[in-house]
Amino acid sequence: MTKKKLVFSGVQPTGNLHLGNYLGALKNFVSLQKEMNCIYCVVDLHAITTFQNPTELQKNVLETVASFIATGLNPDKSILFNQSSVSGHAELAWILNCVSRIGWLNRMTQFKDKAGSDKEKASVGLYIYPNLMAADILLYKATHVPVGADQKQHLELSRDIAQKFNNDFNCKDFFPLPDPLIPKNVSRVMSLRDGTKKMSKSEESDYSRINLRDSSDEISKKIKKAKTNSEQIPVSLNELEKRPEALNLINIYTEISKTKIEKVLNEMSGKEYSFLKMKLTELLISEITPVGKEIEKLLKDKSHLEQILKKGKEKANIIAEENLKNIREKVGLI
Ligand code: AQP
Repeated sequence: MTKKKLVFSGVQPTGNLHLGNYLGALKNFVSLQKEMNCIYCVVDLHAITTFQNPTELQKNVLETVASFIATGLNPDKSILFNQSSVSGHAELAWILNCVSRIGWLNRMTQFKDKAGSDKEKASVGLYIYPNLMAADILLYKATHVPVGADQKQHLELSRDIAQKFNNDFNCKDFFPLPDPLIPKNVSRVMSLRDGTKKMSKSEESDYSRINLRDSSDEISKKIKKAKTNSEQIPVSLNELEKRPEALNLINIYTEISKTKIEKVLNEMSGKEYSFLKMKLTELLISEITPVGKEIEKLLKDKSHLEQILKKGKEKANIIAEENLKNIREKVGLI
């Protein structure tokens, strides 16, 4: 029997979404809604694993929904909702906390990165974040999860948790083992200031990222200041791979222009970086500024966005409650 395919993914409302979120996740979300049923979630419960100003958090939830829609998500086709409005996420997360193993969580590299040097001071929520992510996916019995490469390890943990639940409660195939859908070319967009770090909302310098709401001027300034080396653009892929900042800019250019990297290198190699930067700026302005303008427009009508979340919550809750009923039964909860 072939399983019905269902897509689930989430984005944290932790501020301005950036080019990494756009190329690593949102664009993929949009193309998937053409071929599968999709559920997309603003994961506010994940966001509060590090302190969020409550007023800012509410604002960021609406901005994230606006970004989803501005990128092309259709709320009549896909389910769009806010995680905390469906209480099943928190309930299943608790059940899965009891299935997941401490040894598994100890291996999660994102916790190590985000907790920093003083792990004792990190919230317990940050530590068990991957269990909540497993609950998000398994609550809907999702089969496919579009994410950037940084989330691959968490996805593997979700599969381990699903497998252990199916074994522990003797219910083979109850939870499908979700497959990650990671973009092939730019699975990890890197910081414009340091090609070895991923582009991130929480990076202090705004010059490290292109935000979806950046103006043409801001995009132009950020690309002009993006780190490169003083030499010319390398001729071979091998050489390029030794220069992470240059590789990052070429990868972004390749992805947005939908060209093969070999062709881009043919056009660029031997030229000064200013040539690549000029071409990339033009491309980014034409790709990103219309999205930013649409976000601004959508944010002018907050009640419309709230209405979308409300409808999404109702639809998501029906699926979640139906699945939770069976999950409680399997576990022996009355
Ligand atoms: N740099 C990136 N390249 C490719 N994909 C990325 N994603 C995030 N950064 C990149 C993907 O975007 C989706 C939503 O991510 P998120 O905002 O929920 O959390 P995150 O991965 O923790 O993103 P940030 O920007 O680094 O946020 P902060 O700084 O708040 O922690 C995910 O699919 C992610 O893979």
